[in-house]
Amino acid sequence: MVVILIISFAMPFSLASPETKIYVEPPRIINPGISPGQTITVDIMVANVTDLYLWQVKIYYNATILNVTAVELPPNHVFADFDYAAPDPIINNTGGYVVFGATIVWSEPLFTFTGSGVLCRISCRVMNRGYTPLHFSPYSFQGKTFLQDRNSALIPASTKDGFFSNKLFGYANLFDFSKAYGSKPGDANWNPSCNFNWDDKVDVSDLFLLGKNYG
Ligand SMILES: [Ca+2]
Repeated sequence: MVVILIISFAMPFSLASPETKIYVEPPRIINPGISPGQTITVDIMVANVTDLYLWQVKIYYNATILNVTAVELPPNHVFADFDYAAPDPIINNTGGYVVFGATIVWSEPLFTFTGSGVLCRISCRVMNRGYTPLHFSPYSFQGKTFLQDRNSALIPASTKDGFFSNKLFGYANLFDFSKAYGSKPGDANWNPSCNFNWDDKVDVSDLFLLGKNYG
């Protein structure tokens, strides 16, 4: 009786598995000290994935701000302990996107990746001053950003875009900023160019960045 009670209580409280996520590390690079001509590097990460057999990402960026110069699998990438294959990346600095992926090579028995880790590393040459998201294409096979399991099924996951800014702010920005302060998308005074940290509001954290980057 006691055993049955414990089981019936325990069942509803079993923890949901944590969400599978593809994201950029660091999530934001906001630094006016980074001049045109310098190189930045970001890692594309996956968290909490189960039975990963193949992955691909397509990432858009503003090519007047950043040009991708290299995409590579760093030594500790998620498939480093497996037989894997990776085609050459597609880098398009005219259209402003990069496509890259890798797959485990089929074997019997098949071992796949479960856990969290780095998918790939992207290096970019800074072309100008300004800002750009590092924006994932829609998460689906058609959208070209996806995680696939051994049965060729799409692994449910979400994506979180990265962001780069080396923008310097001047007096005109300060005027715009004061008008947009306190706004969120949909408000009459919403101004995305004052949303320096690329979240969903213009607030004190943007003011902090404005102060830091004023010049
Ligand atoms: Ca903001």
